[in-house]
Amino acid sequence: MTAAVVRGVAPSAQADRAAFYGRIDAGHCAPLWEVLHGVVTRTPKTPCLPHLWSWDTVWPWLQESGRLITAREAERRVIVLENPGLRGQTRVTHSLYAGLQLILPGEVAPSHRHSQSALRFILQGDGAYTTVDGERVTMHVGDFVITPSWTFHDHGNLSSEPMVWLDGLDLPIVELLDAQFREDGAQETQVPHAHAGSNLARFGQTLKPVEHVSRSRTSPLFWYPYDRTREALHTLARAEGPHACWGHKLQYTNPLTGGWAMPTIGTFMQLLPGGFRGAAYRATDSTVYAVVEGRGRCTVGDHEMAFGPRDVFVCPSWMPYQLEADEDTVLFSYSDRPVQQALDLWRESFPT
Ligand code: 1HN
Repeated sequence: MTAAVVRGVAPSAQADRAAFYGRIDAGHCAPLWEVLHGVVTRTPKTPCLPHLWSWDTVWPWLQESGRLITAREAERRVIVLENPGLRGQTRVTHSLYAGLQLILPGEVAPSHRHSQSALRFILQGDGAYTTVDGERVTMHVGDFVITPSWTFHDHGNLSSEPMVWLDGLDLPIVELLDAQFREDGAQETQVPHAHAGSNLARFGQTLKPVEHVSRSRTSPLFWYPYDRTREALHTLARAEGPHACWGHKLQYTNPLTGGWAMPTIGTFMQLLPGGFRGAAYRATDSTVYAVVEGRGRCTVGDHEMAFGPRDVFVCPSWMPYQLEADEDTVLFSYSDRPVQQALDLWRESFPT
């Protein structure tokens, strides 16, 4: 390691320091004072950049991937959304992963499980299914579906149209903690043991089976259909005015605890009424947005991202951003907020 040239320090002292750093470097040691202000910064320093992936650009690439490889061969046919500040790292923010998964009619994505938790947010198509530990749900645009850590999951498309969803995973968090495990399923496709709709009946009605005892921090409800979320947002919009920064915003919850639906990933859905011009906002959780309906803009500093349906964009930690909607707009989003809050790290502010 070379010593930084410090004004007011005699060249001989600097040479002594450099020699010292060299000697301790060979013993896998380093001087903190050379890096202290680079690692303990006044405000968050993130490699994550604001960026938008437009559906019009990515959809032809997804279709092309569908001609190049089958879902079975790929195991999961996914185009990873790599943050431009984090290329080669398979991540969309410093702590989270995002990808767009295509499953064509008749295809199967084989059963496996892993310690990473996953969310699916449906962008296009109708009627493909995912089976989670033997419970099968059929998915529609705007649905939010959870694959909890270490649950077997396979997907299939029995419909006649391609389906695309956004995958969100906590891969970088699990990697940071060196806690990765995976296993293939005994069969390629799980035989569903539960009746269709039973998960929603058990946990999605502000009720639960009397005998239910929770063994997991993840919500036992794993399918949050869009028709209900949409209805809730529009009812709220008729009942009250929007928040100055985020319009009408709801967070998905674990119905048993009222806490987050997933332990590592916070998930949200918000409605920006047509003509909404949001005030600036920032928080320490870098956030991934997916556009469900509507058009508008997200402005991060001098970086303006014009968005429309099925676009995905990222707002990095602590950079103030503003949301605007030209028509009624619905945005799904996810971030690492549950992790930050569990560790007393999360902050937000309303810059004027
Ligand atoms: C995974 O299991 C899925 O099950 C999707 O659909 C994306 C990205 C990394 C690791 C595992 C899936 C994934 C993944």
